[in-house]
Amino acid sequence: MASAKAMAQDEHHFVLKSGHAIPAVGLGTWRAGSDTAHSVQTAITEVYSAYLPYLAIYMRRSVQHTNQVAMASKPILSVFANNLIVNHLQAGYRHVDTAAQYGIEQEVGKGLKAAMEAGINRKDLFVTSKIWCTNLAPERVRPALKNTLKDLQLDYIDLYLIHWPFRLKDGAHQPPEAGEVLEFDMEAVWREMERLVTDGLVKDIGVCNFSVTKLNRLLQSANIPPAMEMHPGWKNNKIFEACKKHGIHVTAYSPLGSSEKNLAHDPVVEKIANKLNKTPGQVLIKWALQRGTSVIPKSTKDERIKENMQVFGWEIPEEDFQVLCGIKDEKRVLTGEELFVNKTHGPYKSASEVWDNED
Ligand code: NDP
Ligand code: 1BO
Ligand code: 1BO
Repeated sequence: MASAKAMAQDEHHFVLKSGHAIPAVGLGTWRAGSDTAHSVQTAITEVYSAYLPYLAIYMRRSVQHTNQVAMASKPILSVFANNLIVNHLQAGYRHVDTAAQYGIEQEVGKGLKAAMEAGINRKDLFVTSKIWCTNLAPERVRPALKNTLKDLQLDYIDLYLIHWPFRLKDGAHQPPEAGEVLEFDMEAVWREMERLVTDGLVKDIGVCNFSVTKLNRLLQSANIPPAMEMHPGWKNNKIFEACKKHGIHVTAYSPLGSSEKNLAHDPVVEKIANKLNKTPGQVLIKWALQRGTSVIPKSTKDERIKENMQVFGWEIPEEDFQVLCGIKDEKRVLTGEELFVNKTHGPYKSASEVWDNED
């Protein structure tokens, strides 16, 4: 917990090694569907505007207070309004996580554009995308990013990640056929990614789904903010500890356990949520934040998009935090098996091999 606090700029942000701030909660967009533009725009603009009526009450009360009017009712309303201001006024999402492979970058781009037309500044947004496995060759890195920028209608993104540390042949099957998982020149690809930073097309670069073995190999190279699957049902402690040791910020993806292992109905999570008068989703998101990771829950439902952002101004007490840490039966949701394992021909013959036998 100490290191988590050290890496947090304030409750709403963490700081990357580059010095850039990453908003603590972002919107996930994997399998967000054809209405993604709406979800993105809602997350950025409407979560904010949902609280404007309370802001109006607060301002009216403040004026009345200044005029020494209605003093009797002021304290209660003001505390109420103040909490709303502190907890929620900045509640609009400013961080969106997407990827070329999700097939929805054009939709995300439309949502971002609509948000900017509604008055949000580009510099206040944090947009993450990822290079897909078919493009993990040095000469393909820049064209892949350019394509992402075009679809997102942006001239730079804040974070560009290697989506998975394996190269796939164009049109690779799931599971891959013989020869469809190719060698991946990690260092050469990374150098190209660094050039994107130098050229101002990307603010930060990083990795996803790395084992400790692969992280150590890449660590010679630079500042790496990785994104990894993390929730109480897969704490992913080995890579988390390795990153902490090197001062590398981690974003927890699938923080709710994704749709396959959704932990919102886990009895332990439900019990703590009831006790704290929060929803299970909020408890899971807060657990990730208190652990020191930023977090990118996905939802396409307006109410949940709002709910998932109401995670500031309160804490999970230490004893409950530890109970969540103690949830048993840990298992990855995303094993990479469908994408990279060919049981007969390899080069990866099992999910364990995908993760360098570290699980
Ligand atoms: P999440 O853990 O965010 O869970 C999403 C699921 O939970 C959906 O079924 C959603 O349904 C549901 N949900 C959302 N909010 C709540 C809530 N408050 N209570 C109960 N259920 C809820 O899973 P993801 O796998 O989508 O991970 C989040 C994001 O992380 C992805 O969308 C993607 O952007 C990123 N990611 C990155 C990866 C990488 O390799 N770098 C890999 C995997 C994910 P509904 O939409 O109906 O609300
Ligand atoms: C295939 C992509 C997994 C989610 O990022
Ligand atoms: C759908 C791709 C997830 C890898 O296991």
